[in-house]
Amino acid sequence: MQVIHNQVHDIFALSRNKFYVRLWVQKGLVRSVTLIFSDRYDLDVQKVKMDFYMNVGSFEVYTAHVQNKTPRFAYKFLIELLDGSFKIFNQFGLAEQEENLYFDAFQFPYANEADIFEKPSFAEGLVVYEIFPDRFKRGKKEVHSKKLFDWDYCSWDVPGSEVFLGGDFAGIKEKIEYFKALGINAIYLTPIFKSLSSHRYNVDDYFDVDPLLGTKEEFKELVDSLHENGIRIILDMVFNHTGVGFFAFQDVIKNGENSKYYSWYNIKSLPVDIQKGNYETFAINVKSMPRINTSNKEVQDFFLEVLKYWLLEFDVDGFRFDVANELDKNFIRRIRRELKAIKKDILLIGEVMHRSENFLMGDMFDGVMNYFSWEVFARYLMGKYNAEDASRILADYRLKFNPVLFSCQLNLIGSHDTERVLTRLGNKKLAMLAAVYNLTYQGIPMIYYGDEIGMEGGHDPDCRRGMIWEEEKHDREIFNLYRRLIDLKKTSSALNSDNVREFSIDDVLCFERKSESEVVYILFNPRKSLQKVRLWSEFIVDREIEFFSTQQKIKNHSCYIEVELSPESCEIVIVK
Ligand code: ARE
Repeated sequence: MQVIHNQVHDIFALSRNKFYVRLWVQKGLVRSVTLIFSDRYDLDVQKVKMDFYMNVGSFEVYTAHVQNKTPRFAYKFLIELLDGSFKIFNQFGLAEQEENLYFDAFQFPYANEADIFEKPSFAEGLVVYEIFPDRFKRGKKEVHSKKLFDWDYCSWDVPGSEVFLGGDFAGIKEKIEYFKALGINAIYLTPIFKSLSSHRYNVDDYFDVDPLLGTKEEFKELVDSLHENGIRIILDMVFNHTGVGFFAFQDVIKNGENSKYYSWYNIKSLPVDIQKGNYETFAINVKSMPRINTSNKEVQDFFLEVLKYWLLEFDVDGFRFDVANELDKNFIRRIRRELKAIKKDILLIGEVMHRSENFLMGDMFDGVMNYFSWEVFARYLMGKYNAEDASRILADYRLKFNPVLFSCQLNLIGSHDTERVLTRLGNKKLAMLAAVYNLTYQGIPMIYYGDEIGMEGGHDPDCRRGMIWEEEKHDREIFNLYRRLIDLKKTSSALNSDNVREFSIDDVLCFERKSESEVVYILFNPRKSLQKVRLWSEFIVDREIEFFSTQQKIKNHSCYIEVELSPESCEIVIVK
């Protein structure tokens, strides 16, 4: 009999004495699972029945939250099979006989402070709005040092990195009322530092803002005004590479091997030649972005100074790290340690476009830009996965992580690097389902500017058109949906719990979100036919139920409800 999943089980310290344990067993074999545990010296053994949590593919997942007497945790599992027999699952595998816990237990030897992942206090109810500063809003400034293109997309071909529309800090500040009307409570700005391009990912001076955006004083005013209005701000830090105008790279160009910054880069031959690009770069030969070596201690020291500067002088609330998957992992750990020691409540997000197990162990980022879960959901919307496959892949991925940490994933459905959601799905109704996923799945939702009014745009750079400000061109239906979803996300305890359960009923993908006081079900039907589902749940008996689509409230007495989902629609069922 196989009762062991490839990852066997997981354990997380939620506090010094509180542990969260998950066990995967093969479906259909097990009647109950009991966790046997104690302090690993004391051996005053306790037993707790684990809760059946959910099915994932051909496995069942059991969980337990337990309070131990000390931070020293020894544990094993007693598995009762359907035929009434028992197995012990201990550190050696499956056993017939129970031994003294001292000899056979798994161990979490000691829960040190560093083992306990804490999310920033403001993560709950946070809704982030991503802004590409050059394309958001031009402030009232009349004279500009650069030729600006017309704001209106139709008047120029492709909004590439050499096209400047002149969006600036003043423009963002002018739109604070818009942020409030939409309901978001954080903004994430793609890079604002001095750079030659309009995307500003090739940074020439990390201690200065790009003059086209405004001055540092204006940036500080922006941060202060945002804070006064309850809106946080996250900056984008590019530490994988620099611009060619960055002082250290310039010094290497000038002094070659004699430069004290020579070891900061990976130079392939001398003299360094920007036309040839004879140095390691971002991606394939992006000459404007020489890759910098983040394993180098001096490079780390320099970038840490940069981070501390923006944190301490400007009081920003978090950072997003560009190309985070290529940064030295010890550098990332150092960033976390040093920054959280200065300001505990900051959000650290890595840009990782693929599965992120290696970056989400609690000692590096709080979260990543969650492209992965979105990709799974998008494939379901587009019919590449059925609901069963999608729910399995989503759950299988999520259940690799500490549930508290998974609440800090920055959930998105598009960004400045991807096609816009409406263009990708080619269908407004599906884009609205994507918005519902975005605002209801476990994590912190991030909305890419303009998606909330139904903007379109193909791959980079077309997804970076100037924000449309003429209200008559806004799609009000989409905007109202976002507004209502944001409001729900900010007020629902269930949508902010460290918990979700993905499951399917026919080809309807469902999420269950649950807190002490409410349960929210989210049901999706992206298909072209009507689907009727019967949702069985012990939580809905004698409870008040509200349907998000109609805002209708009913008092329910049975243990199931029927929900009719018209083609390409969804329903959010709020149970209180
Ligand atoms: C230009 C082209 C792009 C091209 C890229 C790489 O426009 O079409 O893909 O070069 O050759 C910034 C600018 C981009 C510019 C780039 C280089 O914003 O417009 O793009 O500089 O000049 C990968 C990385 C990921 C990266 C994306 C763009 O994993 O880290 O590519 N994202 C960050 C930022 C970008 C920024 C940079 C990095 C550089 O968010 O805005 O780009 O600082 C597949 C591949 C992935 C690839 C992904 C997306 O999934 O497997 O490796 O991601 O496609 O392209």
